Amino acid sequence: MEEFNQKGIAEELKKEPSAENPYRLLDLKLTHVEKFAAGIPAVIAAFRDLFEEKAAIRGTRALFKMNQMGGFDCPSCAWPDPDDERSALGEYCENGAKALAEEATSKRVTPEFFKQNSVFDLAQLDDYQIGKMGRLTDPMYLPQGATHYQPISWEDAFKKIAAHLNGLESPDQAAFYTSGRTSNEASFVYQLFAKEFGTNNMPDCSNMCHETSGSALRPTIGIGKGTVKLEDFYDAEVIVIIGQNPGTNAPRMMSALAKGKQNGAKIIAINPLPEAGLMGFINPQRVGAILHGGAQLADLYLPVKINGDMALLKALELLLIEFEQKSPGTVFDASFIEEKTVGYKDFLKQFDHYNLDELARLSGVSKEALYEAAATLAFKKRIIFCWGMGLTQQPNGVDMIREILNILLLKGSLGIPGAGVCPVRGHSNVQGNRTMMIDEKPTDEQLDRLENFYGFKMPRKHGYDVVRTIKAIHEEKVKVMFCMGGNFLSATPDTTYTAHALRKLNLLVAVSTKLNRGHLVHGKEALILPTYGRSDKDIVNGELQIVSTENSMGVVQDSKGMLEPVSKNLINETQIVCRMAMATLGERAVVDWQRYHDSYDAIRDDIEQCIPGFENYNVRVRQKGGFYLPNAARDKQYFAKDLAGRAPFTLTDIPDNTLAEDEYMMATTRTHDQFNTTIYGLDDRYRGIKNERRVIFMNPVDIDKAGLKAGERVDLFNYDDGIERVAPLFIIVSYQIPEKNTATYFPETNVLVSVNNVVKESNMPASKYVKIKIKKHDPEVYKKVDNMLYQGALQRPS
Ligand SMILES: Nc1nc2c(c(=O)[nH]1)N[C@H]1C(S)=C(S)[C@@H](COP(=O)(O)OP(=O)(O)OC[C@H]3O[C@@H](n4cnc5c(=O)[nH]c(N)nc54)[C@H](O)[C@@H]3O)O[C@H]1N2
Ligand SMILES: Nc1nc2c(c(=O)[nH]1)N[C@H]1C(S)=C(S)[C@@H](COP(=O)(O)OP(=O)(O)OC[C@H]3O[C@@H](n4cnc5c(=O)[nH]c(N)nc54)[C@H](O)[C@@H]3O)O[C@H]1N2
Ligand SMILES: [Mo]
Repeated sequence: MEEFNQKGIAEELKKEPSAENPYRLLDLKLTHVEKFAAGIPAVIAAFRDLFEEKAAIRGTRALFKMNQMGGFDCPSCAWPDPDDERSALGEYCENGAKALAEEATSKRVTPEFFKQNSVFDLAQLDDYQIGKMGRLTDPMYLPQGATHYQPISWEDAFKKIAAHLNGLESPDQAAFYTSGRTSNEASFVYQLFAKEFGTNNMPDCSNMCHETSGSALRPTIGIGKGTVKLEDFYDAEVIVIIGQNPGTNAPRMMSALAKGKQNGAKIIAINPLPEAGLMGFINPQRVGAILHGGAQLADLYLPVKINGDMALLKALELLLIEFEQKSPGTVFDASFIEEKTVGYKDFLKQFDHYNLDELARLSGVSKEALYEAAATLAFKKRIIFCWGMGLTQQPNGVDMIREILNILLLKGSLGIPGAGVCPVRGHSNVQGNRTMMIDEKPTDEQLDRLENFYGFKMPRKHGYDVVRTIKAIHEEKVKVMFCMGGNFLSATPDTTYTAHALRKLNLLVAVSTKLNRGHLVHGKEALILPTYGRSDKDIVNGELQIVSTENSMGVVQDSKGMLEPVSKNLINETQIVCRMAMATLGERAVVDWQRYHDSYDAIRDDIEQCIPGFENYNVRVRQKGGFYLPNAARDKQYFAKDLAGRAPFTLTDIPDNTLAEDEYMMATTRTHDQFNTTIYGLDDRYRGIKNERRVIFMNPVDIDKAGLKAGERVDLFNYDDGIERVAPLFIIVSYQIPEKNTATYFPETNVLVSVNNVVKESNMPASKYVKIKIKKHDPEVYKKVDNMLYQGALQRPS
């Protein structure tokens, strides 16, 4: 790769046999599907990644500081660290190590690199290759009509942004996107700048991730967050994991599950795929465990059909009602229902219309298995429900999470030890971003507090979320887009449509650590602003700084980078925002941006004044293990404010998931070798896939019925809104997945997800509910692909 950089990628590409074919099919190998997650291969894989990235020197020492008290917060997932003991080897996991290797790499993407490689050529690379180029070292600018990014001074970059922003007819013509790694401090100044500039257009990755959870939780329990602490996993009697793949996406959760199980908890897994992390676990940090085999984790696995979860949850409720009728007072918590809830009678009434046979058929799970699950829950109270994208990215995701709440309300399993809801967050600080008011729909209460403190009028009109931003850019209502991290193009749905939109922008700015496709499908002008990652030393006025983040369980903690940054020309995210604010607002500014620019402590002092729960922030953030934010649902069983602290039961419907003869349901998911749009490698070890990402998992019966064969090449189509969307060239993998269901990896299949296929109420893309057709591969299919629009710059450099 190093030579690659010097020679120029264009040269290298000429050697590709399939120059006109942008999709390289590698040498797919199928290995066995793993029953257990982690183990020795995980440890080897972790260290291999560090060494391959030449990050060994920058990386290994860092690994032992990751998630240690006084160390830095792992940039991968948002799973909490144990409050007390932490493993001597470091609280890291294979995928945390991969995330660190990605960030701690000593490879550099320099101005010379951009001079050698045009945007057009870079866009021909796949995401894996793009990501491996290294860390961005200098601010870069792409003038209108240019073929290459060129270096620009920070000063001039901020002037350009200011000129564009100040040239808009209205502040609402700008949008400010956030991915979920940004610290609390940077998030706070970022949203404050957007508000002082005059807009609430703050789309963020939550709009594709856990917005659905917030939309369901807030009206029911009064807070859009989970209600459990890590210790609750050790006290639980039953842990249900629905629509989530912990072995890959929250590996440190596995230790908590194993410990809970040791203490006697029963684990129920609900997932169309029998994921390795759900079935078993070997603790990679305990050598003894590796030698002695692993623990079977799930006591019961329910292979639900995609979106069959609502029928499944209703079946559980129907059975629980029967149990309660047989032995009244032993299943439901009558006093909790009486004192803490509303709507119980109406809730019960609906079950006159449901019968178990029908619910079993709709869910795809046998009556016997449903009965066993209900029996496991019936006489227990300390029950935790965990969920992930398998539920939140479904059209009726909000309703399904409310249905989970219904079950917990029946059983009084909220706000007591060992029980509650656990939406397992994604990005390491996505929850903190929201607490810091990165939100396109801030509440009046939040805005009043800001107004009182800062003394200027905050914009009140709700802004655009992710899906609305894409549409607004298309309609040229948004003309300047600023991205704080992330990869807006590849993470969002309907890639072709989104690419067409982004091309219309006057200016696209991306604050990034690494190059990604989002920099290559740009607006008329574009800027790349390089910044520190979580593991980098952040030195302000000669002093090493701490920032803070909030994990999945509401613990706010410090994070201190320790690696020498790859370039002297990097600026931290907070200072980028402050300098943008000073350049843009100038004399207009009411906020003292210079003060924030110079001191994280000053920002924390003011957060304390504007956001409840942060009293004495600067002191408490420096305490060992940080501090918990208040959570009235968890701490006091105080739920919806408008119901005097009670929680409402919700009435929901079962969706109609009928498919045509030649239609299949597709869930887009993650491999074990990626972090969202960052592709670490081309394997999906636990699912037995090696060296290929363009695969589609299908049930053998379906493969047969359709006259196809495992290993055959196919093209995938979606026809929502009467438009043909195509994803060419996938290989069929025969897999244990319910009939008529399929799974593929994102971002490759985001081209198939209509921008209008959204979750009711949360407006998130329903990217685990995509209707597709599957046809034998036809080389002519490329004529239908609008390649250049999302693959790269329009003009080949002459
Ligand atoms: N290593 C690594 N860690 C990560 C990430 C990463 O990409 N890589 N991403 C981070 C982010 S931002 C997030 S949000 C989380 C995501 O973590 P997860 O929520 O685990 O995300 P996914 O892999 O998209 O899919 C979750 C599971 O949903 C299942 N599923 C699909 N459809 C259905 C359905 O209809 N019903 C049910 N019950 N299950 C279904 C899939 O089989 C899969 O096992 O992980 C975070 N951590
Ligand atoms: N089809 C489909 N689409 C999905 C999903 C799905 O399951 N299926 N999942 C959705 C989910 S849950 C999410 S959260 C989104 C993710 O959407 P995003 O958050 O937009 O995407 P990421 O791939 O996490 O962003 C990666 C980029 O962030 C930058 N980066 C990394 N660390 C830092 C940092 O510390 N600071 C800055 N400034 N930049 C940094 C790097 O340049 C890197 O290329 O994708 C969503 N899209
Ligand atoms: Mo996410």
